[in-house]
Amino acid sequence: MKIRRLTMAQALTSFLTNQYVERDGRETAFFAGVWGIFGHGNVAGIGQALQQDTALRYYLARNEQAMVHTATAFAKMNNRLRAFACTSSIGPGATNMITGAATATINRIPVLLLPGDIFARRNVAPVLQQLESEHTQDVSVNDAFKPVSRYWDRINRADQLSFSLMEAMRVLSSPADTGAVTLALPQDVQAEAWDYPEELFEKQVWHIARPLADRELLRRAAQLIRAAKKPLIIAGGGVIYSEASSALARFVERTGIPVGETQAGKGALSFDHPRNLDAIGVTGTRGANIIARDADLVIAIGTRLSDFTTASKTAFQNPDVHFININVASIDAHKHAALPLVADARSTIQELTDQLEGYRVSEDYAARVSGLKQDWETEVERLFALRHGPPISQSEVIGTLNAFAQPKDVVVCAAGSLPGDLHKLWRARDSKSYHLEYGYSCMGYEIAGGLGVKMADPSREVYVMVGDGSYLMMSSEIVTSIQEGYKLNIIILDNHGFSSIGGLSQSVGSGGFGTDYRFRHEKTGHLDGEQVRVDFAANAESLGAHSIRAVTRDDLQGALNEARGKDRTTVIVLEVDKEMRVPGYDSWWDVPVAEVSEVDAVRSARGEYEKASKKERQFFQR
Ligand SMILES: Cc1ncc(C[n+]2csc(CCOP(=O)(O)OP(=O)(O)O)c2C)c(N)n1
Ligand SMILES: [Mg+2]
Repeated sequence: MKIRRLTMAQALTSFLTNQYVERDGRETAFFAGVWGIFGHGNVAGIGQALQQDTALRYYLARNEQAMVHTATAFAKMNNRLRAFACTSSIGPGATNMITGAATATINRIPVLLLPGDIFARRNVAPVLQQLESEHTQDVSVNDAFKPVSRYWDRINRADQLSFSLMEAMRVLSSPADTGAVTLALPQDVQAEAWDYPEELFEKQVWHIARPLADRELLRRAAQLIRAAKKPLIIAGGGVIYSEASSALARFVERTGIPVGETQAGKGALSFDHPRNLDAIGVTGTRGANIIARDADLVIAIGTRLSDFTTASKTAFQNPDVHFININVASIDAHKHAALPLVADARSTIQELTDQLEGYRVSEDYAARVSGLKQDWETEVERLFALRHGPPISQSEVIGTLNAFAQPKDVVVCAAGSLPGDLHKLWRARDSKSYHLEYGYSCMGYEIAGGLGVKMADPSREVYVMVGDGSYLMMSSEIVTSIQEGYKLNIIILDNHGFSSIGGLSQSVGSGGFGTDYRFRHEKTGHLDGEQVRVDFAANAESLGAHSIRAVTRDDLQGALNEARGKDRTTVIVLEVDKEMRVPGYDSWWDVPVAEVSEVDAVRSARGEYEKASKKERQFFQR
């Protein structure tokens, strides 16, 4: 056997360079590079290897959480066919990645995390930043990655590496199992040499399969659809990752079945497709939610059926409703006691199209869907044309940007009141033009994620929409975007606090307590003094971005034009009216209200809560 003597870290980087994935005959190198921040836990190991092995490009980020978000957004934009690795030092550098790991895993997006770890040989413990335990030496802060990783391992001996790498690639390249993979790398072992088999460094191609559904279940699914009078499709992120948009369009054109889209699935069909009722669930359109309420059959494709999609299990009120779930992941395929088609979305949609030859929903039902769709377009127009303020309304900002952006441009967002408003109002015209991280809804994802989107497809303009709260949590990657020459357009919607949680607080009877950015009041002792104002334009400018302040809608229009002419990251700062919210449409979200309280508003909110939560359903196999 031919061998190559390398350090564990050198072997790791050489391996990553040679991993490829292939789907439908198209082959791509899986790793686009390695993000990192060095400390004593990785500088002499992985750091040395990356310096020596120039085939794998090293990217220096500003914050470890942010770099995992960038990696996640990049992989999501690439429909999970490309990814990054992320290296950190031990201790705080490592634990900073945990939030990123959770974000990736919950969204089912591949990212390889390589946190440095404490010495395997123990003799100099405790090393700087080591967590000590009285009952074991076999624990470090990296154990905290376990619940947020789809695969976790610690490489305590250099010769373990090749076995763990094969497991890592199995998980990362599996549409059903993918998420964060963590290989914790003890600092001493990274620098140790071993005689690795030469074959470990040869090109390996991981086939990404399109598994077919069980034949009998597929036949039963077709039967159920044929019998349905009021069927509805829920399109989730899996439709997009499986590149099933065209297949879905063909399926709904043949059958007339309407579609509601989740946050991850938005854009699966163009907003103006006649069967597309657009957003569904808590942040859904009236049309999608009314059709869901009465549906006798729900075909859920590539969705996790989270509470935002199911309106906390209240969305489906037809007593006879059945579910057919098409999903590569068994856990999702079985939700709501569905008929589980554990299979690839595109293949299964195509097979169902063939099996349903001749089936079509009734004229009445089709007409009802068209009517609801038309009503919704009118509502969107109204919200785009409010002419409120200044400060102007968030819906007008969305409308102005949506009209300005090209169909292939990408809007990126994650947390606050924007995701709900964008889900309802954004008119997506391309399956990769709407990039919402709403599995974890992680404040701080926006700018870091925008960078990953831009790296995945530099030909598109990227519009990051970010609230003042999220911006304050993590804007550091503006510097990285400038360092790497990836231009972002960032629109900061400043409402001096949390419109989202402020509104939620009002709805549970707590009047927005603790959700405004205000000084502590000398008299009341509460945070209800003067507004805390932040000069976001100056802040972004100081990080190297071009900044523009806008007040009116016309200003915004002008700023967008100006931004388009720039080749470096441009930040537009705009004040929006925190209280001018886009309402909800025939949906509900379970946020438990205090059962006992001295406050009238809370008691009354509790009463409504108890009434509404009675609609929550549980489904069983029939
Ligand atoms: C990391 C993180 N912390 C806390 C939350 C809970 N949270 C959701 S939205 C929100 C406020 C967001 O404020 P901002 O970005 O200004 O958006 P706005 O609500 O004003 O639109 C908070 C604190 C979260 N989603 N993520
Ligand atoms: Mg805000």
